[in-house]
Parts: sequence; structure tokens; C-alpha cells
Amino acid sequence: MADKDPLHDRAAGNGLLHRRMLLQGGLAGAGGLVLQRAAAAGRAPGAPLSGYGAPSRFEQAVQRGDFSNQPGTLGSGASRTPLQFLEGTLTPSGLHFERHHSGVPELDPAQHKLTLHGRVRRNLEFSTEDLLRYPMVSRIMFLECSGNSAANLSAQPKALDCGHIHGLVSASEWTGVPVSVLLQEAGLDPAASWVIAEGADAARMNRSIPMHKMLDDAIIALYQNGERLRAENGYPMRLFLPGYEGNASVKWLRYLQVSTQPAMSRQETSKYTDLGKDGTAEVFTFPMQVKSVITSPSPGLHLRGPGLYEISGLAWTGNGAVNKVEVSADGGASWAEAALDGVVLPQALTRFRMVWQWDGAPCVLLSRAVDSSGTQPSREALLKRMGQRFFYHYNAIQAWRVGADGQLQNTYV
Ligand SMILES: Nc1nc2c(c(=O)[nH]1)N[C@H]1C(S)=C(S)[C@@H](COP(=O)(O)O)O[C@H]1N2
Ligand SMILES: [Mo]
Repeated sequence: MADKDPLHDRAAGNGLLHRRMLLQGGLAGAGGLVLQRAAAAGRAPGAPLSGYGAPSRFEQAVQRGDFSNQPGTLGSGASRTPLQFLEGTLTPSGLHFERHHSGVPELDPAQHKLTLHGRVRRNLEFSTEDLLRYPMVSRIMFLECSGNSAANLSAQPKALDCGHIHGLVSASEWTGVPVSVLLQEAGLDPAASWVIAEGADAARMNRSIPMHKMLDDAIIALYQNGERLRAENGYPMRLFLPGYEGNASVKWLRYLQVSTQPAMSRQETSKYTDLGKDGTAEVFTFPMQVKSVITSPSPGLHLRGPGLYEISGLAWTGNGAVNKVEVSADGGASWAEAALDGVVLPQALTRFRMVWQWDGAPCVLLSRAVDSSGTQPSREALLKRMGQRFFYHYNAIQAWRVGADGQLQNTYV
């Protein structure tokens, strides 16, 4: 039947299709999917009620991956969100990526204090309870470590899955007190231009934040996805800087020092700077740049034979909202615009979707996002601009090679 031929709804080369055909007929209607009858549920009484829920025992494979602890420094390192096992745009709190420089401190909220001092009319001290009484704001926002995706700097593509390459990004609904409210209460010296934030972890990690960011949209986050912060993510309070590199969002926040200059601390001089081709390093490169990645299909989630598939992935930018995402199924020879789910929020993750008729032949899948600064660069273009010595802020297009056996692999194009 000619009118049911999915290829009549072609959007770009190698089987990318317009989404309307999927929404009208569904996968089964298009003959792409074999439905299986669900097993009948048991009739015996089920498990009892519980005080705090946990994922189904059948989902235990869904874990944060790659605890890159450095030898002798247990607790410092990173764990990554398994992006390929998740859908939608919010990261369950227990799967939010972690990056600790000296492990997770155990802070008693009844003892912990935040001090605000320096170039202010009066120094202030806030207990956790004090802060909980302030007016709050809630926003869904991503957090991304600027070291995310750096695995793809290696000369040869590493055989890693999506979470292991790109899982240093997560998104939550963060709720907290605007920093501007606290700064106004303390009374700013007109000469003040930076705020130095320090954590109460053993690393005493500190970063200098430009005053305009602190007055614009910075918050002291107290809640994550509706509940108080997880210990790993900064309990009982953290700085949260929308769209900025994760490192600047100081966890376990213990002081804010208002200053006329940055601290030039270890994290902003020897680390978290961008070494360019000419040997000079850029400092304070805060906003995360436009990026996208196909999460499904991706390595580990293989295709079961030719047929219809939904390509689904995430796009984000620290520069505001994602304008557009395009997908290619022919290694970049042609592109089609993907559908974006729901309301596209600034500094949050956006889910994109594309319908694909796979003919069973080997090919390369790509996605590229566009924001107000332009289009996500190819790997080649990024390396040409930045050279080989940079490490942070890698945001090039991710390519997945699809084999005739339906297996996917990290590849460079
Ligand atoms: N006090 C403190 N704050 C910190 C860190 C830290 O080690 N100590 N790690 C930073 C880094 S490098 C990142 S990417 C984010 C990670 O936040 P998360 O662990 O909640 O994902 O926290 C930042 N804030
Ligand atoms: Mo980071």
C-alpha cells in the first residue's frame, strides 16, 4: 500500500522520517515492531508499604558508572549519570553525577553555618534553619562538569557508552534562596565585583564568581527534585550557578567573601582553565557551550534488526535555550530537524526525537544542537580552533557508528 510506505514521509537521507507518521500510526501500525503479550500479574498480596521508595529490583543495572577514584584519595573523583538508560529530561537524584575533590563531608544541618563577609556593610551568618525561612525560587536546570565529554579528546575513539563519555551532566529541579537577596541584606560596597565561595569539604574547594552572576540568577540551593539536597550534591546547601561550569557551583557552602578581585585559587588557575594553541590559557570561561548527544540508540542499546526506531537524545546550552536540534543518519551528508519535547527551558536539558527507518546497513548517527551562539561544532572544527592541549569544555558533535549487527560504537567522523 503506497500510502503506508513510511519512506513517503522522508525528512533526510538514510531513513530519517517525519514524526507525524509515527504519531498517526504508531510503530506497530507501521509494521516496525512486534508486540508481546504481557505476562499475567500474580494475585497474591504484594510487598508492604515503605517509608522511602527505591527503584524496582529489575532496574538494578541502572547505576552511576565509573568511580574514577584516584589511588590514595578515596572519595575524590567522579561518577557519571547513565544517560543511555534514562528518558525525559530530569535526572533521578540518586543518579545525579558526582564530582568530589575530597569526598563527601557529613555536615549536620543543625551545626552548619554560612558566613557572608568581606566588602559588605555588615557581616552576616546564616544557619540552615535561617535560610529555610527566606523566600525561595525553583527552576529546572542542568549541571555539567566542564571536564564532561573529554574522553573524546583521545586520538582514537574510546569504546565507551554514552554515560561514560557524556554522563557528567544531569538535571534537577533546584530550589533555594537568591544570592542577590542575601547580598542586599549585607549591603554591598560599590567597589565589590567578585564573590569568593568556599566549601566545607576537606578540599576547602573555592571559586571566584563575578558579581553580575551572583546578582543575576545565582541561588543557595537547599532542595533538589523537591527534597533536601543529597549529601553527594552539597547537603545542606550549595551554590548553584545556572548554565555555568559545574566546578563553580560550590557544594557544602560555608562562606561567601565579597571582594574587589578574584582569589586566583587552584581550581581557577591550575585547573578549570582552557589551554590554547599558543600556550596561553583562558581563565574564567564559565558558561557551558551548546551540546547534544543521542542517548538512544547508543552503545550497549543495540538495534534488533531493520525497522522503525525512535532516535532520542538530550541537548543543552549554558547560553540560554536550545533553538534547534538536527539529526543525521548518513554521517552528516544530510540532516533533518528533530522534534523537541514540551517547553524548551533555558539552562535545562531538552529532549529531542526523530523517527528513523533503519534498512539494516552500517551507518553513522549524529546530532547537532543550535543556540544563540551558533551550531555545535564538529570534532574536527573544535580541535582546529582549540588545538590538542585543552581539556575542559569539549562540546563537539558525537557520532555513533551502527554496525550491520545492530551494535553501536563511539566513532569520529
Ligand atoms: N566544595 C566542593 N564543591 C564542589 C566540588 C568539590 O569537590 N567540593 N566539585 C565541583 C565540581 S568539579 C563539579 S563538576 C560539581 C559537581 O556537582 P555534583 O557532585 O553535585 O554533581 O561540584 C563542584 N563543587
Ligand atoms: Mo567539574
